[in-house]
Amino acid sequence: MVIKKYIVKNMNEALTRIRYELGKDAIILSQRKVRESGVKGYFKPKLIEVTAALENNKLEKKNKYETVEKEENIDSFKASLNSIKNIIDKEDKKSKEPENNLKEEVKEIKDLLNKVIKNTNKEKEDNLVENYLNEIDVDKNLLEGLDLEDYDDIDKFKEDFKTLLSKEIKVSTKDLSGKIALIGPTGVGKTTTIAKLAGRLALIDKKKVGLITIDTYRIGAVEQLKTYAEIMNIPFKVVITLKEMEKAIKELEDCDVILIDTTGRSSKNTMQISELRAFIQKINADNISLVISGTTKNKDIDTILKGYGEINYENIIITKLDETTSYGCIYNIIKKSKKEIAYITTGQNVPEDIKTPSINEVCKLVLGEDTIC
Ligand SMILES: Nc1nc2c(ncn2[C@@H]2O[C@H](COP(=O)(O)OP(=O)(O)OP(=O)(O)O)[C@@H](O)[C@H]2O)c(=O)[nH]1
Ligand SMILES: [Mg+2]
Repeated sequence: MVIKKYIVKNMNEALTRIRYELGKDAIILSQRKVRESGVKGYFKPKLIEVTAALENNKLEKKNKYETVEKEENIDSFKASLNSIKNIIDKEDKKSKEPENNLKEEVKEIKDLLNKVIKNTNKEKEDNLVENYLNEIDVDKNLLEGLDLEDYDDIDKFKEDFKTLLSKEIKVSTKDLSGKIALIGPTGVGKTTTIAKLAGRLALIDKKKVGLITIDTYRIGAVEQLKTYAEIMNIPFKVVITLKEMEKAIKELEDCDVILIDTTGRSSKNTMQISELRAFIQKINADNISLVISGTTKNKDIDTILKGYGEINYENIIITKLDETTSYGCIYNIIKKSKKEIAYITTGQNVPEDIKTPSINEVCKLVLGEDTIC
């Protein structure tokens, strides 16, 4: 038997302590009012002395119960811990959700940024392509089948443009024979080109060449070609009327080639163009070449081609390429006119500065890979 005494303020306190220490099987043996020891005890309220007892076997049982209780407590504590853990996990998950959302948002922003960067690069490359085309003077609107937007690599564009050029540039391989007329705007080099051709045909190809000019409009124009004719010792006729044209051609019948120079006309002057057309029809030419300067502005090419479109010319002579550093106009002229190149001229020297270029030479010039010094 275990006997224990408790000094307490009231019975409630006694019962709580007894139950806690001895368990619910403890019995109260006695209770009495006592004073706290010492002088001070007389001035304080009385306390209760409670004596409680518990049998030994009950004590074992109590301990056993306590162990069971403890185990139960541990289990329930564990259960509580688990449920707390679950709650924490849930909360953690919940708290991670915004984190996930944030991650997704960050990824979206990254993707967007990448797109923007890519587009900026592409824009940069688009600009590179456009700058390049501007630099070489090629009209980007004429590029059939090449979408500038597709290119984010300038080298790839150059490669594809080269392929396109080699397909689109056409060079005339036609031999010069019969009646050849040159038409074109003022001052582009028609007369000089006629002199160059006459020189080559007569001096190099040893052909019988005759010259006719219907250039009566500009003072000194007749003299210019007459001088060349005298130097090269070839017949030269000046024609003013349609009737004279007929006569002149007849007189030069035995020539292998008759080169006919015309008055430079503004392509905007339809009256002059119509007059010229009448002469050309009378000639019944074997070949009519439109002469355009390589220094012509892109916009003016349209006006010239439109103006001279009335006359059925066969091919193009591009002059003064020595006076420019970019050769895109060759492409623009060929694309817009849909005609072949007969010659290019590259200086004032008669008869040297003229040639029929190869397609490859033209491509290189247009692409800016070659220059005319
Ligand atoms: N740099 C350079 N000058 C050229 C070339 N061809 C002609 N010229 C010059 O251009 C100027 C005009 O040449 P012309 O042959 O008189 O031109 P045109 O077309 O007959 O002129 P119009 O008869 O007035 O219509 C002259 O000073 C020529 O020497 C060329 O290929 N290069
Ligand atoms: Mg002339």
